[in-house]
Amino acid sequence: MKTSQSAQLFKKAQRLIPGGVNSPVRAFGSVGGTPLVMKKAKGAYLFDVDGNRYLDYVLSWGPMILGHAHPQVLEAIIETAKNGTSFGTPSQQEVELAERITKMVPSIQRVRFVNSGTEATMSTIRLARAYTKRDTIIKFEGCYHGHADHLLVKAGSGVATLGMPDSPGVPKAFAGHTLTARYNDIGSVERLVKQHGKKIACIIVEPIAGNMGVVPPHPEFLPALRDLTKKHGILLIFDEVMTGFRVHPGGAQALLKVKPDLTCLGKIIGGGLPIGAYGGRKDIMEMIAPAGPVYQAGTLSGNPVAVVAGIETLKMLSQPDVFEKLEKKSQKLADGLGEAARQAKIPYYQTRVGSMLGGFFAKGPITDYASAKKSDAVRYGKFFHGMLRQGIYLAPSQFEAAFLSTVHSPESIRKTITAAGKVMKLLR
Ligand code: KE4
Repeated sequence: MKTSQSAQLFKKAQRLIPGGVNSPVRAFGSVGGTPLVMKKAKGAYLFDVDGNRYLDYVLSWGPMILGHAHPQVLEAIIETAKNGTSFGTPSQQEVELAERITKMVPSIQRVRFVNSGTEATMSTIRLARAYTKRDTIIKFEGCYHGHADHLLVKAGSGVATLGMPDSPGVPKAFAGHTLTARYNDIGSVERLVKQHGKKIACIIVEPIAGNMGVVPPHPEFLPALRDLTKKHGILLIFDEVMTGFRVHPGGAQALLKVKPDLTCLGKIIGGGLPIGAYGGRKDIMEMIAPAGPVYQAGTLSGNPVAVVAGIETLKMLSQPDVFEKLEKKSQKLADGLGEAARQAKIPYYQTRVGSMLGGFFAKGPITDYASAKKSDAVRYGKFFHGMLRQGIYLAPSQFEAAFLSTVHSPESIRKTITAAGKVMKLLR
């Protein structure tokens, strides 16, 4: 596979952009090798500058659930852009997306658009602190909520990928207000609440963890978290930036039947354009300026182009049997990968919720960050490159998720399973 153009371009990028990337996890840090420079994406495929085609299971880290360059989404973007790309005023489109989201996710009675998942989680924490008049927050080891200072504590995703304990530049005082518990371990939360109860403003959680690899919640974990937070006047925040409209038309909260006080969204609601959103109970959200005193703002928040890409995406996700079809082919892929590992006689622990899949080279079970970290990341790196040589693009990190789109064909799933069978045999 010729990749000289990528190598040349990436070399130049490294002289201009830190690490040659605009987001660390793209740099192949934990899998080794040189990142591929892409020039096009269409449907389930990426195309690099050397003309190689890859079946894409990263999907821009989640947003491209309809596949890349979906004609209906493109059409909406182009038509809207012809009438201007940003007004800096209220617009008709943002009202329509707000209506769609509040209808699809009933716990969201009011919603505010921002420009990234990080902005969404950062603003939600500020709001929770203002509403409860408390400063301390609880997050879970291995969960990633974007790169706001107070959330870069034992975070997952790129932070875990680079094996960074936390990030320099975050004052101890900031991190001091952030307590961390163990995912799926309600006892670890109860101990923190017992010790700090009245000081805790909120608990923020990925309802299905997707940034330590994919780690589903134990059935009783989220209900217990809901009860505990209600009992102690602590706000429960679901970070659904990844799971929102990924695992169910109403998000993980609909699938798992647990209602948070506040929800963070991103990725899919922008159809591939920069966006984030946060929302929830009216009595809380009405504290956000200018309705209330909690300040949060953004030049391009709710801009019509990103918003219409989201509207078209949610329209298509609202059609009947979209999620049933995604479920069937995701199950098929997960079963196939598990079987390939069994045939190759290598320890492999497969996780999946809907069309977000995790694969750990470990015996398992994987239930939290500590167990996820025991997975053989070197073997994952070899698997990643082996699959890449077969034209299949997985996440370049053990601590990410693989995603399917509505346009991954049965044939491409079969191809992936066959390739995995070949590659895993070489990992023995
Ligand atoms: P952004 O600021 O990257 O839009 O969203 C941050 C974020 C918040 N919450 C969750 C649950 C997330 O997964 C993310 C971002 N996800 C990572 C990958 N898992 C984005 C990829 C990257 O950082 O380049």
